[in-house]
Amino acid sequence: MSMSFRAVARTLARPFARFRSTGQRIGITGFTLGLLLAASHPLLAHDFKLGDLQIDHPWSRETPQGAKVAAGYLKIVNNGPEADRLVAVTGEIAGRTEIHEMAVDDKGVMTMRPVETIEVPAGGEVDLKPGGFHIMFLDLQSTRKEGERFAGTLTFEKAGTVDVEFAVDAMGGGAGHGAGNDGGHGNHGG
Ligand SMILES: [Cu+2]
Repeated sequence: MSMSFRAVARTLARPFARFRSTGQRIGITGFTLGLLLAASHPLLAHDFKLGDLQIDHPWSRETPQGAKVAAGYLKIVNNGPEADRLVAVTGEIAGRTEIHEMAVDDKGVMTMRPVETIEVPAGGEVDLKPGGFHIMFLDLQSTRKEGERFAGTLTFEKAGTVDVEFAVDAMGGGAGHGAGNDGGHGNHGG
């Protein structure tokens, strides 16, 4: 581990070889590593386990000041022999939460509707992602900036409840609806 870390450091330092002093090199290498770690931090996978279920990388898009809704995404992997169902979600930023499905209707218009539960098949997985199933945080009490996290829970019919953390990712980027970017959620009040 430390060997490969040093190898990485050497590789990173190489472009700066024109700096003669060791002190300069060390400083620059440290600085570069710092940048590397800072840049990779939001991408670090975080996952949570509950029995046979694995929850991968819960995240939410950063919302503008005053936003009332935010979307949440994650992946659920079921390593068990029985199907389970996601039945409820909470997030500390939200007064209430719904599970939504986004789909293209027969007129080619993106719509979304609340669903009661999402099935996670035995030995299978479900991806909550922009453009598909997602968690809708409603009546936002506070907003979070990129790089911050907020606590939440997921409740499954059989496996019970697990505490998770949603990582807040950049505003914009990706398909689907962040609050306010496309106005997609303002008009499906509920
Ligand atoms: Cu929605």
